[in-house]
Amino acid sequence: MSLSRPLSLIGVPTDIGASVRGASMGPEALRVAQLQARLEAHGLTVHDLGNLPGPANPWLPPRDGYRHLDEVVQWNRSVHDAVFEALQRGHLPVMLGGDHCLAIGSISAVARHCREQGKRLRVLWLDAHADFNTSAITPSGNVHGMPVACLCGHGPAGLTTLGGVVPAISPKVVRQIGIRSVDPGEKRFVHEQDLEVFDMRYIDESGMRHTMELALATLDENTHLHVSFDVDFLDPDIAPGVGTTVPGGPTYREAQLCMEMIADTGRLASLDVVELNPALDLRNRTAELAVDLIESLFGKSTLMRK
Ligand code: B3U
Ligand code: MN
Ligand code: MN
Repeated sequence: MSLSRPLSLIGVPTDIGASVRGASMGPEALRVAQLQARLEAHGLTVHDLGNLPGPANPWLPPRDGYRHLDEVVQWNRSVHDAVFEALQRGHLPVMLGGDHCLAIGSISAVARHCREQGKRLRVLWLDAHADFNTSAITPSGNVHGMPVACLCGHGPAGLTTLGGVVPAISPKVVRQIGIRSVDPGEKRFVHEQDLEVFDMRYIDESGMRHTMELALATLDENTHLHVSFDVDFLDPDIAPGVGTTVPGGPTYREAQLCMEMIADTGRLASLDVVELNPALDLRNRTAELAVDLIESLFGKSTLMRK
């Protein structure tokens, strides 16, 4: 294992961006599944910074196209600050979610860090969903369906301005993988904004290997690679512990190859692990699978590769 940077685990115990409750218990389930010890066993230095504080979930219906917008903003402010601080210290931040709205805070901090350090950014979005809704087109008002749009500048000021510059990122830096559920208005917006999506049909036709070769093409030694891993990316047969399962996701082998090919680039510099919902899991199986895949992401492999 060549990664010299210490990892900072940052718990974000909230389900504020979802309507199904329970992702707030995700950080603890990942700890129970021994995330820290399993990574340390591969020679990594891992600091668990504990959980960020934030407002409780008032569990209210959406208002003006957003559910819990004020609370979502508060959570994301603290996520932004914690991630930015970890990056400044030279650490590799790993967000233990928590629902996917937290990626607005983490990626706006990563983008700010890249701007200040003159680095290129590539974001890999592993998900069943495109998360590209806005308040005008969302079917649910759930902000965990909106983070990519917010990061690209389409969202409320409280979320689009977190990192200081709007938009935080261009759609050009994003590669989405595993997508198989996109809402009608969202579909048009993805097309309009020219988001690069490797959906499940693409993976079926071309295979995970070719998909990842394209998604990881043109990285160089100056690229900061951020992976936003929504656990509902995985097929629900192997990962039942998520709030919004969508059938037909990557198998165990496909997911392993995806993680191993990311590890091989040596460019991984920040990570979100989101949407794990222990209330819906079976004997912590999905958390254990997530930890297994995160090990591969950080370079565990069966053999020494040439
Ligand atoms: N696209 C739907 C469903 C959804 C998005 N992300 C998750 N679910 N986890 C929505 O509500 O925006
Ligand atoms: Mn998501
Ligand atoms: Mn999802």
